[in-house]
Amino acid sequence: MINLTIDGVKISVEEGTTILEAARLLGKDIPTLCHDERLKPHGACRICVVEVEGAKSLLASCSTPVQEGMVVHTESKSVIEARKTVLELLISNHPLDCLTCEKAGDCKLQDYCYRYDIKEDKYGGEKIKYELDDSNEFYICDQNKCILCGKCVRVCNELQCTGAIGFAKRGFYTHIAVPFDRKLYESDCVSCGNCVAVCPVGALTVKKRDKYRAWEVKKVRTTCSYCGVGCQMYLLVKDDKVVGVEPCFSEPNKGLMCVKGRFAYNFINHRDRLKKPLIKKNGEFVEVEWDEALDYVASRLKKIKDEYGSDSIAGFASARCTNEDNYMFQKFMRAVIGTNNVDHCARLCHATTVTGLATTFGSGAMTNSIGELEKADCIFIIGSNTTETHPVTATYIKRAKLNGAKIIVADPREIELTKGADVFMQLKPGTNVALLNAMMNVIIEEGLEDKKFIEERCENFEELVEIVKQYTPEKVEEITGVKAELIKEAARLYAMSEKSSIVYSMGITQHSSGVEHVYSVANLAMLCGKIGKEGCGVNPLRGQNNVQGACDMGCLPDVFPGYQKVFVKENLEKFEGAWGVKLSDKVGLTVPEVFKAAHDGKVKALYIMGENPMVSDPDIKHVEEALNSLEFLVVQDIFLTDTAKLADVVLPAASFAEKDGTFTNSERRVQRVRRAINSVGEAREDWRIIKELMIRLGYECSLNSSKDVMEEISKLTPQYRGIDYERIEEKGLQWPVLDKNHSGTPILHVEKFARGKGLFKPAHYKAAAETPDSEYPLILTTGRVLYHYHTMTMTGKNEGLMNIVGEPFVEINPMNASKLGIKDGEMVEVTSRRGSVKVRAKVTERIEEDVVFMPFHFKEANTLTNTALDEVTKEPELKVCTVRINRL
Ligand SMILES: Nc1nc2c(c(=O)[nH]1)N[C@H]1C(S)=C(S)[C@@H](COP(=O)(O)OP(=O)(O)OC[C@H]3O[C@@H](n4cnc5c(=O)[nH]c(N)nc54)[C@H](O)[C@@H]3O)O[C@H]1N2
Ligand SMILES: Nc1nc2c(c(=O)[nH]1)N[C@H]1C(S)=C(S)[C@@H](COP(=O)(O)OP(=O)(O)OC[C@H]3O[C@@H](n4cnc5c(=O)[nH]c(N)nc54)[C@H](O)[C@@H]3O)O[C@H]1N2
Ligand code: SF4
Ligand code: SF4
Ligand code: SF4
Ligand SMILES: [Mo]
Repeated sequence: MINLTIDGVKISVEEGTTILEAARLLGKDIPTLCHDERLKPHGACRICVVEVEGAKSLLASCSTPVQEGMVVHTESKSVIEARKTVLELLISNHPLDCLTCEKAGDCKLQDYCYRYDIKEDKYGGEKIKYELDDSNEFYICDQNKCILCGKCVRVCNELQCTGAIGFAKRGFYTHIAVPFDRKLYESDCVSCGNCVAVCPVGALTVKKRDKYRAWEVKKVRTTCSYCGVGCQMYLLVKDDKVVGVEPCFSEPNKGLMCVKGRFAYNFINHRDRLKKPLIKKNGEFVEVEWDEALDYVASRLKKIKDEYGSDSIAGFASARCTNEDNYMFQKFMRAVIGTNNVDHCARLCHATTVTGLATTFGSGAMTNSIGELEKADCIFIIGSNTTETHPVTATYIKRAKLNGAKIIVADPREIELTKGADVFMQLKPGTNVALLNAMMNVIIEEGLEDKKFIEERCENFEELVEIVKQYTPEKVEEITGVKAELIKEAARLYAMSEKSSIVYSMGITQHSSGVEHVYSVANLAMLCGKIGKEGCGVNPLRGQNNVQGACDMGCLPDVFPGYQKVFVKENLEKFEGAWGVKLSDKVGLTVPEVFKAAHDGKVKALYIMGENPMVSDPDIKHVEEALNSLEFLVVQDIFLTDTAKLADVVLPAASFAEKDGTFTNSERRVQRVRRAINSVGEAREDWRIIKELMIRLGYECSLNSSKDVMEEISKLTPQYRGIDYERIEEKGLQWPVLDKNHSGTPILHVEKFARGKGLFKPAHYKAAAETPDSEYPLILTTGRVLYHYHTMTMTGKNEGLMNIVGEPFVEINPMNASKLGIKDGEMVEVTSRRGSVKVRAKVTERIEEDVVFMPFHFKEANTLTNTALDEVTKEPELKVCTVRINRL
């Protein structure tokens, strides 16, 4: 510890602390402009200078470490003089437009000029007039107000790692620019807004949809409702309307966000929000009062239950909704309806992970934390387009790369992370098992496996050896199209790096043998002992904001909350005791099975809370037929979706901005969601709607707040035992949280695996359900783009995003395009065994030959996809089907 005195007050701080940090600990507000605690000190703006007794000159407090016995003055006369000079120089080249400047009231330059009494431009020097760049959809760059603190450039290069902007020219003419002084929209900028968030002045400001001044808005801390990263943010509220979003500087995002969370909030107060319950009468929706709608739903469900039995009813929960909503939903299905027919989109997503990792490790969740990726020495990204789908997680990977980590990518498409990757394996869709087996073959062949780890912590190694022996890199080159040399190189890098982490997502899970793809990932990690250690692990990036939570809450047909199997007697008794009813021990139906059963007339009623299968499920025609076969369909959503249009009753739900609760992010972190505005129209919180139905169906419910619901959750869910709202007020906790004093679990399987020993589950490569033939010669793989979220009920309402990606397209390799005579930008017809659609061709080198890609945000993709399922988990093969393409 170092002892020093600041403005007459003694303090001791750790060695290496800067004077600025020490002063802040004492509550001293030393002004800063270029400082950002996430970046290395820059010392450029000099406004943070302080006087240190005995020093020859004033010192920049942000970059000067404390020394024993130092005596510091933060506001001495000479300090104030120096700061005044800095400010005078800054404003000598500044427009002083505070009257109309968007930043007024929240501007450091304005604040400091006020604080130090700087009123006018003393120098009256030459001012350069820069043209405004408003070409970005979401923010404006006004160089005239730039003070060259450089924070935007450093954030974009060192934190966001996009490198879209830099300094141009020198001396007086220095300014921030995209390469060649082009406009922002022509640059690599991904509109994350992370530069805007740190600009201390009005040089970078958001394009506001509603006018507001900083002091007029209420800031409500909450969790982003798009992807599973779970970024912490503030909703800015004016007049009971969400008018903006700002990032929050805590875990997991530490002040970073992506374009969707940051700028696509206008769905919340959008005019199309459902505002009243709707009942379809004579084929037309009619607005009704809540009582009528709820009475009607309850009576129809009761009638169907009485007539056909509990298992004729099914429910889809929602990974978009809170834990509290989902807990209540499955409780409703199980305790009130009496069936385990409850499932949700995890089936289309990480069902193979939940089962695959539970089988091999004993727990089907991300083993390590997002932040640890930055500390890894080697990151193997397989089937995850991380920069587009988990953009903030990707920044940790890119920073690891800046720190020297090795990057391996396996994907049929070039993704952003393949740029500068050490090894890029462009494999054929569906061939992961072969590829991973070949990597293990090399590792064992070269003796690179972690023998001690295998010996002490794993079982069934012999079978693995036996099977992977058959997958030589040369043989696998033929299956995957990846050069044997690359496979060897990847294997060595992964096995020989100290901290190797695997990141995977839908490229692994969405296959008809998906669970085996997951086993193979787990096998590789165990083989090299890269589990239970910091910077290592098997990291399935969970997709939806609360898909981890919806699974944890038991919105799966075989488990109660906390993955407690419904057919195990003790579990059944536990929940029967807690809920006071008899429960079914029969495993319920999965999403695809529900559609089939509806088709076959076995499921008569379906309750969908926050899912849109008419766009998101494979073979939409089949989905539509199934939904039309139902006697009764209820959809509870925030918009009248394609699915809701088919419903008998539509119930308007409150959005995340209108409710209290929790989401559990991809790294198992349970975080708060807070009500920022009153419900739009007459929308109600999802769990309250469910509660009303429980009561109408004769089940007592005394839970009166989301907090009450969490209390019940924590009593019944071992992983959540130590969680309550007070504890996660500032910072979420990562489950398992064993009791009220336990601080959560950033890394799983540290001493031993959740199942005891890690189980090797070797698998043979199996071809996808459809393989190319002369009629359908191309493989179609589907996925996402940065700028849209799933079925676009939310992002589709954002003009900026629609201006960037406004229509469906198909990516096709130039070789295939020229064979078919297709030019970039032309409309083409894509046909599979299920249907045919017309979309625009995007001719691009990024995709390999004989493979085409379509985003599934638009309905076209799932008109084509195949309903083939992974046998074990019933996850559909959304990543491979075959198609042909014709010119129009
Ligand atoms: N912008 C945006 N972000 C999202 C979402 C969104 O809709 N939009 N959705 C969220 C959800 S729920 C999820 S599940 C995640 C999904 O996140 P990701 O899985 O990253 O997204 P995808 O685009 O489905 O597919 C990822 C990659 O898999 C590759 N791939 C296809 N087939 C194969 C294969 O056989 N092997 C390998 N190795 N790779 C293959 C594709 O080329 C693609 O680059 O994203 C989440 N984040
Ligand atoms: N071809 C193809 N298809 C795919 C995939 C793929 O890669 N390729 N990926 C699959 C994957 S991984 C996933 S996760 C699924 C996603 O599929 P879905 O879950 O069906 O997609 P979303 O658009 O997220 O649907 C969520 C719905 O919830 C509503 N909603 C939002 N907030 C709330 C709320 O607070 N309350 C209520 N009640 N409703 C709310 C939204 O308006 C929306 O209608 O798609 C799958 N489909
Ligand atoms: S950037 Fe700050 S000082 Fe400059 S005009 Fe805007 S509010 Fe005023
Ligand atoms: S918005 Fe993001 S990508 Fe674009 S310049 Fe700013 S930090 Fe860089
Ligand atoms: S990375 Fe995910 S959680 Fe973060 S802002 Fe973007 S969509 Fe939201
Ligand atoms: Mo997903």
